[in-house]
Amino acid sequence: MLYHLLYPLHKTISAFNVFRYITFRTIYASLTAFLICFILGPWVIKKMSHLQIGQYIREDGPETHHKKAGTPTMGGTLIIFSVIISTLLWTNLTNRYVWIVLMVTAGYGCIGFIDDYLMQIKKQNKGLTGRNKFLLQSMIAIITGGLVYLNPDFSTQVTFPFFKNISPDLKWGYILFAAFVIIGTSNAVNITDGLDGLAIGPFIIASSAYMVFAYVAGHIRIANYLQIQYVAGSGEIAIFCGALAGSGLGFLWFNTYPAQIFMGDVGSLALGGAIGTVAVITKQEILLVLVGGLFVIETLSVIFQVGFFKVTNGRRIFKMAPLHHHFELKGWPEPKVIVRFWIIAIALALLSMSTLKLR
Ligand code: 57M
Repeated sequence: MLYHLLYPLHKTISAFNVFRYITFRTIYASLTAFLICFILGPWVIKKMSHLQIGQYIREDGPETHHKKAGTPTMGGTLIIFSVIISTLLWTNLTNRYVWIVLMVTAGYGCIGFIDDYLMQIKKQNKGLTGRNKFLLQSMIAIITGGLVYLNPDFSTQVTFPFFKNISPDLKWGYILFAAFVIIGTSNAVNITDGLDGLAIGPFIIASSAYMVFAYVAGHIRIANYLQIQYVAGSGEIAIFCGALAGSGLGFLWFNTYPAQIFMGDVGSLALGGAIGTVAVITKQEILLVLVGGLFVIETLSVIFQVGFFKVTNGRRIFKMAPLHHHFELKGWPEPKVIVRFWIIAIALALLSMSTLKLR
């Protein structure tokens, strides 16, 4: 909005010329989202406590989690609010990709809100059934895949990191591929969000990496130089990624160990859906395996655990899945698990950045 209000005035007030620059608006979108979370955080924590929206802890979890019972949750409402406000303030609102990512963020946030509401407020232990959750996620993801597919400028080719000349064109099949990326990422972040700051830390790292990818993909000269796909208009998504990272930092202030609030499914599903959609729009879908490598590792640990459990009639690979619980049960203190997982996330994100040159 500020872009539309202030940039046109740059002829009279030359300082307003700065609003044309995506870098400037990305920085301030990040700071705006951070400040909204930082300032409203205490009020949200108090509100959730007052409404008795406290975390229900399953019996079969690690012993160390039982002291967490009653921790305010659904802090994802604050994350989503700060991301949407900051994005509306700082982006070019005529950009269709901005509205697509906002639609997914809000839509997946609603799915998570319903799940949290049923679980935490209605005390229905399971929340939304896995099937209903998947159906709602699929609806939004397929609509999103369709919207990018119908954009004439959007390529349905899939690019592979390190292998420049492998880029199969999926044509209409891209809609299902995009949906798979969005749904998969949303559920991966959801599974990872099981320790204080464990999901939001790597999420900040991933959204910072995609801030760079969105900027270079939207800059025709840089995209050509780096030999990555040029996506006209994706530069504005860098501003959205800035808001994601800033909001994540603001939430981490309260979610760091010992957490004063959890994000809830309203946060984890929304954030995962948002970053998955950004990966689709910036044409860095496969790279998400690296950028969001920690989310992939956590999800694979569950897939292998459940698969092995079924095949061997009850034997386990890990002490407990997802992987963070395995290290907890090995005796690692929670902060040690969290920071070491962050270190792995940073290393994977740096490796993903190197693919911009290594092709
Ligand atoms: C999302 N939710 C946390 C919090 C957060 C198939 C299986 C892997 C599914 C998985 C599952 O239930 N995943 C759901 C993970 C939960 O966090 C809430 O959920 C929101 C995110 N969706 O915002 O509101 C618990 O995580 C802890 N937590 C923190 N700090 C945070 O900042 O300490 C969360 C955020 C919270 C709190 O204790 O209650 C979760 O873990 O449920 N299931 C599991 O992960 C379970 N693993 C399991 O069943 N393993 C089996 C299977 C794979 C065969 C096995 O290994 O044998 C574990 N989770 C729980 N109890 N709660 C273990 C059992």
